[in-house]
Amino acid sequence: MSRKPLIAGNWKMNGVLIDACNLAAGIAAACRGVSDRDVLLAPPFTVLSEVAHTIGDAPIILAGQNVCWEGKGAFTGEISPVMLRDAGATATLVGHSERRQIFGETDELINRRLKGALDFGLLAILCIGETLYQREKSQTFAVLEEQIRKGLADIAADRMGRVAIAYEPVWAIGTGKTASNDQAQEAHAFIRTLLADLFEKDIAAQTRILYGGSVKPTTIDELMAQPDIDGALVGGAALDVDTFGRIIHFT
Ligand code: G2H
Repeated sequence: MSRKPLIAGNWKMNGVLIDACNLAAGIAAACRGVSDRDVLLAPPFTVLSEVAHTIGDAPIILAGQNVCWEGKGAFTGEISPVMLRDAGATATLVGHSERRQIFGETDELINRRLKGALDFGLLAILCIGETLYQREKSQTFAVLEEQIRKGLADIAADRMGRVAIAYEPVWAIGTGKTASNDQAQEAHAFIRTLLADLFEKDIAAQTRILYGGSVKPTTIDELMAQPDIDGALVGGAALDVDTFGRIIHFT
């Protein structure tokens, strides 16, 4: 089954309004006429509406970087799926390693966020990945399995069409170290096999699995040539129009 590639830019906590609009305008221009791949941007919440306005009808999916499971209520500091939609987003990240490592988000909490995103009609990108310590202790597959099983707990198979997975080894995030093509492919193939066990073969075959962690113009082409790599979740290299434009136009 062919999967449409997805190139996602995660701006993290970068960009005040003027920077965000300039970047969004440049990326919108770089996406003109692009239809054989999806492009997604996850700007900070504060600039989502203006970014939505800036990109207009460019073929770009807008996403939140995180989401609460409730539509509204007493959840200080959170953003609801309804608010994301209201601001122009149709997707969200959940479980990014910075949420796990810095803010202590657990698989159970991430699962609630994922369910909330799906309940309110968003596309969700579930981020998973092992630390350097876990890799060196040969725990990579056990960690990925636990994150997938718990993160996707109680998600019905018919909702998996709106779920993508991002494999981001923590040791490769923002460090300049990219997993080798073989390391990345091995992890992606493992994740796909696990999805086939948890759901069914067709669902595993249709689910997009993105690679993230210091993706650059010099690494994207070979990563995308791997059979189980369906896209990239890009951080630092998504903050420059030319650099991200080159990644979008991988060959
Ligand atoms: C991983 C990635 C984007 P970077 O966090 O999510 O960031 O490309 O800077 O490693």
